[in-house]
Amino acid sequence: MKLATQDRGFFGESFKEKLTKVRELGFEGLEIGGNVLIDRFAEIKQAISSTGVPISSICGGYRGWIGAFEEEERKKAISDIGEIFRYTAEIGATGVIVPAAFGIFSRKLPPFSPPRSMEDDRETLLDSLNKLDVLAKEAGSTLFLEPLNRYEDHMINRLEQAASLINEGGFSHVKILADFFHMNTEEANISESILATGNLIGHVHLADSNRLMPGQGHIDFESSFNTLQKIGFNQFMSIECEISGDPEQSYLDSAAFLQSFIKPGVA
Ligand code: LER
Ligand code: MN
Repeated sequence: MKLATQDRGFFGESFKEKLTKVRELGFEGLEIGGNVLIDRFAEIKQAISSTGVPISSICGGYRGWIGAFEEEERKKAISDIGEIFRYTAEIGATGVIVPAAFGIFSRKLPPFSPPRSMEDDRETLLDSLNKLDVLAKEAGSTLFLEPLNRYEDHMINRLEQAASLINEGGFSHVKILADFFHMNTEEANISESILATGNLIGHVHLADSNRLMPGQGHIDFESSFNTLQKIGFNQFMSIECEISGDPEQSYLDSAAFLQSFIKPGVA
């Protein structure tokens, strides 16, 4: 398992500075937005080659959502993500992280009833994923489908819901992103959910129960990391956190905390 992190202002301005800082802090990769990847592609490519530190993965940075209610917004998402796949593959990053939607509706907040039925949500998502599976395959990339908590999305909240869509569609280039912050709210037992869907998990997001750095909340990372190693998960896990206190010290402490649960020589 390899530790990565999303980009932070204190890593520096240039990508050479950012990637160098990521390594100094104990991480093996940097996760960035798709728009940044495209806008600063030449610089990023050069920085990867001069530092030897990879871009692990791409998160966001496209228009619309694959589960948008408006057809135009959904088309924009498919077209943008399709373009991002090509850049992602060219720099050797693992794939593009995509939730069904973020913040368009919550069944737990007023007005409580979404403007589309559950059946139509599913059909819409299967259609988007079907198109993106083809584009990911053509580009040599992967879509990481991310369940979000009930307040951020009403369509995919748990790993098994993502797995069910992938299995129904028979998608070869769609995997699951397991985000600890969301799993802490939605999964009955994080380790059991990882075991049940582990063959489809392609990427992990790391944050503690309060979305601070791992070690600053109450998630039991040790047992879940043991499970991930047991199923042979050997991909990137990236920090997606708010920071409290000194950013650099928080990163160093969290890297040491997480590394203490990664057994040397295992996945
Ligand atoms: C949003 O809460 C989140 O976890 C992001 O990774 C969305 O892609
Ligand atoms: Mn996430």
